[in-house]
Amino acid sequence: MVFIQTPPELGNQYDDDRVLRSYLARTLPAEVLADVTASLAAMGELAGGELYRMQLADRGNEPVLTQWDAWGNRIDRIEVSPLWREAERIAAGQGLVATAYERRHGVFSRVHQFALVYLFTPSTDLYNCPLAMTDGAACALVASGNKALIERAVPHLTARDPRQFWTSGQWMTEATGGSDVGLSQTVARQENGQWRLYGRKWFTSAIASQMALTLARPEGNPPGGKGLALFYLETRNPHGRPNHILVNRLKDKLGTRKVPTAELTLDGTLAELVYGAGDGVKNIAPMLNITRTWNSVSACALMRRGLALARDFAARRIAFGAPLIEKPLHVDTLAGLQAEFEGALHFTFFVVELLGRSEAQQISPEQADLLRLLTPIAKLTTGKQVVAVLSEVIESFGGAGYVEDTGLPLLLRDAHVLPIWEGTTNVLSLDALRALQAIGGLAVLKRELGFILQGVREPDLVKISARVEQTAGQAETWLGQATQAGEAQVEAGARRFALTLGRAMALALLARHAQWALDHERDPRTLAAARRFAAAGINLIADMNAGDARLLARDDYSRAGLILSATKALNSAAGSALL
Ligand code: MFK
Repeated sequence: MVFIQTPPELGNQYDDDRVLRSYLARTLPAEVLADVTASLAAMGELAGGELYRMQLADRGNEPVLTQWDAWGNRIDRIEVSPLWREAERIAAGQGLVATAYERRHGVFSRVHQFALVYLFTPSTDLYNCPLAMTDGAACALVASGNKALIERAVPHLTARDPRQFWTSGQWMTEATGGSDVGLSQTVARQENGQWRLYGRKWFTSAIASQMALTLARPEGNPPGGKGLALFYLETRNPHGRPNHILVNRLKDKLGTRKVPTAELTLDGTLAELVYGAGDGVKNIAPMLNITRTWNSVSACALMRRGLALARDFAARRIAFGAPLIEKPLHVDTLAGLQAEFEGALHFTFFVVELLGRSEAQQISPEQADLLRLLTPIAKLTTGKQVVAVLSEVIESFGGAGYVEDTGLPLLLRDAHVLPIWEGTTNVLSLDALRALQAIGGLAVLKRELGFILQGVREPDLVKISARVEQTAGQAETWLGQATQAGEAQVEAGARRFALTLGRAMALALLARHAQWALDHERDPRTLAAARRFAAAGINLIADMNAGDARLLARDDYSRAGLILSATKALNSAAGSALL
């Protein structure tokens, strides 16, 4: 008796994606939608067809570092896998970075670009990583106003010709840590009128890039992020030799194994200042905000891929006498995941819309504040969702989901980087608090929620709207009370506060789209998603107790003095009993 399961299949990933198509139909003017549809359908075909087949065939390949040639020369050559070479060619040709800078569709150019990215990403084993940094570098260079560097690099970063196309690295993390970047130890010295960098970069992704933006401390500068400066460098000299960069080794990571991530020594690397000799963290922030948005889009993309596979499999797999898709419990499980994905997509693309407005200089000051606040919140919210959703997706395949050559475990491992790189959940929660302080509190967000929800009429959506607004009010109250109680209270609650805002925002956007889909498509599915998303909960600050957190998370109960005081209390009670 043989036991054979039918593997899941993918169709055109644009045609099959009701959520993306419905979102674009609401958001894009008809003429823009008509203009971009062919490119999205072509990318959907590629992602569900040729590229997906190539991805499955490429599963066992990883980048290879060759440090020495046969004649003893240090060469540090990195060969990426065939899938990645093809992905680079497609990315350039289809304008995955260029679309944002050509700005053919004004404020909607970012929506078009990120819809392409979303379709492309899941079939490329995170080739979106070098692309995100490339986009971020182009953005940071343009923001710097450094004419020479803009002329030198931006045409390559935004090229459509694969022979001209460059990718960029973003070298920030040092052995001192990835979050507290101000501790960076790389030094910049001026030698014969040229800047040279000396130091060790500990976690540098997509090291095969032609250029990088990095941080280093010009000699004599003060400590901290302000004393760092932002530098531009090219990884090889005009003869193709490394620019005084040694690749010490590639990292052995849980996931993202196609991404060549390296430890580097910069040993006199020639570099140029991008903008001023200080304020490096501030000057690299435009890059971070772009890569964080790519991160959110990638989270949506991986959730969508997992669900596409899980749903197709559920229609094929027969157990207990019927396909899984006819089993109420399996359907219920998938529905919860689908609702999370839909909330994530609407939230992420709302941020993308704001980014597009900002770059087209058609953004109000309030919308600019929202963009600053929501970029980290979308990143941290979707980063948590993608890991939870893909964990369930793996389980929905039973044992097959746990077997490497199905290609499924890769999804979860790759997803797990999304809450980590570009700022962990906690670091971004604190960033959101800083953004909130800079924009003067939650008033802008609350106004926007009111605006988003104003057209909602369907009775369940009206109830959902009230809940969203109530939650935003409670979040504001919590922030006020925690601020009164002191910095530690605010910091302890920052993650749950940020996730509450993120989930409230996602639910509001789901509700708005649900009303539109009922009105224009007679489609109740977004309404179902909104109800389901709401049922999973949006308020994470309701039962916040910092004292409990300290008791539960720390293992130094006695050192904290708690056992001591408890013992004293017991002793005095015993003492009084004795007397
Ligand atoms: C799929 C897509 C993903 C692509 C993957 C790429 C591969 C991975 C490549 C990597 O490099 S991963 C490493 C990424 N590293 C991080 O994301 C760093 C995480 N840590 C933080 O974000 C910290 O919060 C931070 C380093 C910013 C803290 O440093 P500081 O020196 O304490 O910064 P501070 O004082 O908060 O901010 C300095 C200035 O920058 C301030 O401006 P002012 O000087 O005018 O006051 C801030 O307002 C400004 N700033 C900071 N973050 C900003 C920002 N401005 C705008 N947007 C932001 N996000």
